[in-house]
Amino acid sequence: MIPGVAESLPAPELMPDRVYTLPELRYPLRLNVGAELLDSNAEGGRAGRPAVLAGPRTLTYGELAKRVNQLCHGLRSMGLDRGDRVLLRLPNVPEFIVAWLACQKLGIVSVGTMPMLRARELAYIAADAGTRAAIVWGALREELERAQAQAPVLKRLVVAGEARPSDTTLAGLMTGESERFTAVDTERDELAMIAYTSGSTGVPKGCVHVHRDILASADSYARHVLAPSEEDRFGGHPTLAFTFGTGGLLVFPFRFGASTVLSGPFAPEAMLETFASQRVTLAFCAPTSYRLMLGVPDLTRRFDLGSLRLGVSAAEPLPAATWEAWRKTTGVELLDGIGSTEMFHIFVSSLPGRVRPGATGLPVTGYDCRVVDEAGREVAPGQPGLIAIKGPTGCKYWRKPDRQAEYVRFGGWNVTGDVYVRDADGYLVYQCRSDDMIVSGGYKIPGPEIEHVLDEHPAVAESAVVAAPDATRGFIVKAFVVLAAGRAPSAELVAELQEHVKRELAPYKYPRAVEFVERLPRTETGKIQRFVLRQADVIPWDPAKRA
Ligand code: 3UK
Repeated sequence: MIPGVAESLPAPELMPDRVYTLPELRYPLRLNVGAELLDSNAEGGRAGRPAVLAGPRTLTYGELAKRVNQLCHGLRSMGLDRGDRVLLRLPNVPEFIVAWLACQKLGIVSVGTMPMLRARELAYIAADAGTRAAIVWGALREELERAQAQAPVLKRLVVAGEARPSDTTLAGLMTGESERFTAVDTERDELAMIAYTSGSTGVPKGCVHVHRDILASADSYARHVLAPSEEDRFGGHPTLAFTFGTGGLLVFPFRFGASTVLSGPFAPEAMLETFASQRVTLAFCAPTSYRLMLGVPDLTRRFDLGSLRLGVSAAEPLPAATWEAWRKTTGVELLDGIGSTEMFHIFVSSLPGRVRPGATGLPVTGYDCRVVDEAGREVAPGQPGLIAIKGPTGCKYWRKPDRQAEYVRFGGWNVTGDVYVRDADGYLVYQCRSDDMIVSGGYKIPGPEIEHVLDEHPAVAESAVVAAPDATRGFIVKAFVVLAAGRAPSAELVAELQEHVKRELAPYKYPRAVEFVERLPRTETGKIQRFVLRQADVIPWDPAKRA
C-alpha cells in the first residue's frame, strides 16, 4: 500500500520492470467498476467527502451514489439493461458522471462521444456500436436527432439539462423511491465501455474496455506515477468522453477517494481561474493548452496556482521549451505521458523529479515497451522505430476482426503508429506519426477523412490533406485542393470549403490552411505522395494551363 492511499479493493502490488497481463493482476473475476469507484467510497466512510465539484455545485460521494442508484432503477424501467449499449453525448457536467456510473452498475456498455461530433460521425458510432438509446445534453441534441435519421437503431433519447415537455428526461428517471441499487457482478470479459478512436484511414474504430482493465490503468499509471490521495483534486479540460478525460477526471480520482473538478469548454483564463478557485492539485491538459495558458498576461500574479502539485500533459508531444516555460513561470513540473484510446490511458510517462524535458519518459510500471521495425524486430538504441507496448490494458476492438488479428500477429504487442527513439538510458523520445493521422492541439484528425469530405464539394476535383507545422498547435490541417473545371481560387472559396468541413465533421477537423494546386504529386502507381506535399514542393495553380 502507498501510505495515505485508501483502497477498498486493494491495488495489486506491481514489481518494477516487469510486464503484467490483465489476469496476472488477479482482480476478482466478478467485479463491477461502478461499484469499485462509487459504492466503495459512499459505503466505505466517504459518504460526506466531495466527489464532484462543478462551479458552485458540489456532490458528495453519498449524494452521487443516491443519484446513480435512482438512475439505475430509471434506466431499467425503460427496458435498458445489462449488455445494452447506450450512447452518451454530454459535456463535462456532473450528469455525465452520474450516467456513466449508472451504466457501469447496470452492466450497460457506455459509448461516450465527443460533444463536437457532427451527425454523420454520431450516426456511424450509433450504428456500429448498436446503441439503442442515448443520454444527451439538451443543448447538444440537434446533431444527435439528425444522426437518428441515419442510424435507425438509436430509438430512445433521454435528455439531461434543458428539455422539452414531451422528452424522457434524466431528472424524470431519477425520481424513484429507492436510493439503493446493487451493482451487477460482471463476467470475466464483460464490456464496460466502447471508446471510438479516429482511425488513421478515416474509419473510426471502437476500442473495448472491460471492467477490470479500467481499474488496471488506475492501479498502474495513476497509482505509480501520480500517487494520489483522497486530498487530491483532479482537474483539466479533456472531455469525459475521451479516455484521457474518463481516466483523469473520473476513474482516477474515484479510485483514490479524491475529488474531480469539472469545468466548461477550455479557455486559457477560465482554466487558470478554475485551478486557482477550486484548489486543483493534479491538472490534465494537452500541451497546446499549457502553451495557451502561458500566453495569459500576468498569469501567476492573477491566479494562485499554489495548490497545483503536478500537471499531466498528453494527447500530443510536449516540447522541452513548453516544459521549461511552464516550470519557470509556475514552478510546477509537467509530466508528459503518451496514452491512447486502445490502451485506455498513459503507458509511457515522465516521473516526478526525474523528467527529461523533450522525452516522453519511461514505460509505466506494469507495461513493457519496445521500439521495433516493420517486421516487429527490436531496433538498436538511438534508431527510430515503431513503439510497441504490452501490459494489462490494450487492443481489444469492437467487431474489427482484422485489427484484432493484427494485434495477435504482433504477439500481443500494441503498435500505435508512433515513431520513437529510445536513448541510451532507456528514455523514449517521440519523433512523428508513421501514418496519415494529423495531431493538432491534441486532436486526432485522419487526413483521408477530411479529403473524403472535401471531395464531396462541387468545386473540388480532388484533394490531399497533410499536417503542416504550427507554433501553437504543433501541427495544423493543411489541404491541397485541385479545383473542378471552371472554378477559380478565391478567399471566399477557401472560407466556403472550411465551412463545408465544419458542417459535416467535428469543427476542430477543418483545414486551417488551404492551398490550390494544379495537380497532386503521385507515384507511378498513382498513389498521392503526401511526403512531397509535407515539404510543400508542389505544383501551384496556374490559370494559364486551365483555359
Ligand atoms: C498521440 C502522443 C506524443 C500518439 C490519449 C492520454 O491521445 C490519446 O488517445 P488517442 O487515441 O490518440 C493516441 C495518439 O495520440 N499522443 C498521445 N499522447 C502523446 N504523442 N506524445 C504524447 N505524450 O500519436 C498516440 O498514438 O486520441 C492520451 C490518455 C488517454 C488517451 N486516449
